[in-house]
This record gives sequence, structure tokens and C-alpha cells, in this order.
Amino acid sequence: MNYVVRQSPRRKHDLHLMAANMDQAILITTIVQPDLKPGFIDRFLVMTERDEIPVTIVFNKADVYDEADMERFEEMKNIYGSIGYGILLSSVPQKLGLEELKSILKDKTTLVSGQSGVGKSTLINAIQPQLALRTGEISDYSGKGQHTTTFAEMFDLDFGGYIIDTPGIKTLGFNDKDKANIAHSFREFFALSHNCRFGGACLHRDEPGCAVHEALRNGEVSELRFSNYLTLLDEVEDQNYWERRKEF
Ligand SMILES: Nc1nc2c(ncn2[C@@H]2O[C@H](COP(=O)(O)OP(=O)(O)OP(=O)(O)O)[C@@H](O)[C@H]2O)c(=O)[nH]1
Ligand SMILES: [Mg+2]
Ligand SMILES: [Zn+2]
Repeated sequence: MNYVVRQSPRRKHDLHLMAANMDQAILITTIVQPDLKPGFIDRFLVMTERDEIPVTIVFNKADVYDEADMERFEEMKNIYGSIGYGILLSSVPQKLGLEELKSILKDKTTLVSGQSGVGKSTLINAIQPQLALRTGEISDYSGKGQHTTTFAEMFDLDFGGYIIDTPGIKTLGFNDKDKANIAHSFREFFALSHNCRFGGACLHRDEPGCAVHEALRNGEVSELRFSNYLTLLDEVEDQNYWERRKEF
């Protein structure tokens, strides 16, 4: 039996709508084809962290990674693996990671998400060929996916569980205007914030006695995560600024 998940094609991708229905999310990404957008993983994790949704990050299309791409993958694996996210390297033509993916999905309801063209529908077909989901090549011209899947749909898995294929994420903006929520969504920063002088109120920017800064200096916090975090904070601040101005 197939179900249509509450999500209209026109509505912006909204994890919240579906959060109640799922046990976990799988974020499919690629190092190349299409290129991994800087900060994209962190934006996604801010959303899932808020709802305490466990996430596995899949790096798909390993068959097309060159040496530098593999190094990039290893770097990502270290950063996100060390803070507790599941990491999986996969390739559909090489059948790499497919059995592991099945065991992650078994008996759970899983949302599969990611940018267009990363291979969400292809991966689902690889583990459940009878679904025969429509897939589409990435564009030669832009190197991006072509938004082949147009609405979210949930399917039975014959080995137990449900899977929700979703359209490629176009943009991940924030409705969240609360900077402290963003800070708390970076789980390793949140864990450290108990040692910040201002505790949970510390935004880990210019505050004195900040444990995140200390950890950054010691190499215990990733510079990539920290710089992506600052970008998000700035974005929220800009947003709030324009909204305040609208009131006059
Ligand atoms: N080389 C390689 N290509 C893959 C792999 N997985 C998927 N692809 C190709 O990537 C392209 C996009 O696959 P889709 O499954 O349509 O991607 P999607 O993530 O579902 O995209 P949307 O539905 O648009 O969000 C297709 O041409 C697939 O054949 C892989 O592991 N390796
Ligand atoms: Mg698709
Ligand atoms: Zn701090």
C-alpha cells in the first residue's frame, strides 16, 4: 500500500509537517554530481536536531569520487561521525553500502531527504526494485538535479518499515529567529555550553569564558562547523533586522 504524505508540491519543503510520522531521517548527499553545497548538511541538522530526529548522512555516488573527493568524504566522516551522526558511503552501480542501508531502514519509518539529483529515488529503487520510482539525470548544463520527484510519498519496505521519498530540497531557510535555538542545535556546542561562563545563553561569539572557543583552539570543535554556525547566526540576525524595519 502506498500513502501520500501531507505535503503539496507547491509547499516549501517542511520537515516539521512530517516529523510526527518518522523515526529517523536519512540525508543523502554527494561530494560531486551535484557538488555538496557548503553548509547544507548543517542547515539540515539544525532542523532535525530541534525535533530530536536521528540522522544518518549518506554520501552517495562513491563510484565517481576521485582521490580529492575521497579525502573530502573522510573529512566529513570525521567531523559528523565524531559528533554522533551515522555516516555511510554508498554507490548504486557498485552496490556499495546497500546492505548497511537496509539494516538502518529495517522496521523504522524513515524520511529520505537531500538536494535534487543526489540519487534518493535511485537508492530506494536499489533496495526495493519493485517500486520503480522515477529518476532523472542531472543536467549537463548546470550540473544540478532536475527535480524529478515532485511530491513526498511513503512506501512499505518488504523487509519491514516504511520509507518516504521526497522532492529535492531547493533552499533551507529558517523560520527560527531565536539565535539560542540555533546554538543549541549544534549538539557538540550545546554539550560544551555547560562550561561556558554564560551557560546556555552563550552564543559562542564574543562572550568571555566561552568553552566552544576553547575547544576550537584545542581542535576539539571543527572549524567548518563553527564557521557554518556563524553564517547561520548572521543570517538570522539579518532576517530579524529586516523584519524589525518593516514595522516602521
Ligand atoms: N554514478 C552514480 N550515479 C548515481 C548513483 N545514484 C544515483 N545516480 C544517478 O543520479 C541521477 C539522479 O538520481 P535520482 O534518483 O533521480 O535523484 P533524486 O535525489 O531522487 O532527485 P530528485 O527526485 O530530483 O530530488 C540519476 O541519473 C541516477 O542514475 C550512484 O551511486 N552513482
Ligand atoms: Mg527523486
Ligand atoms: Zn560559549
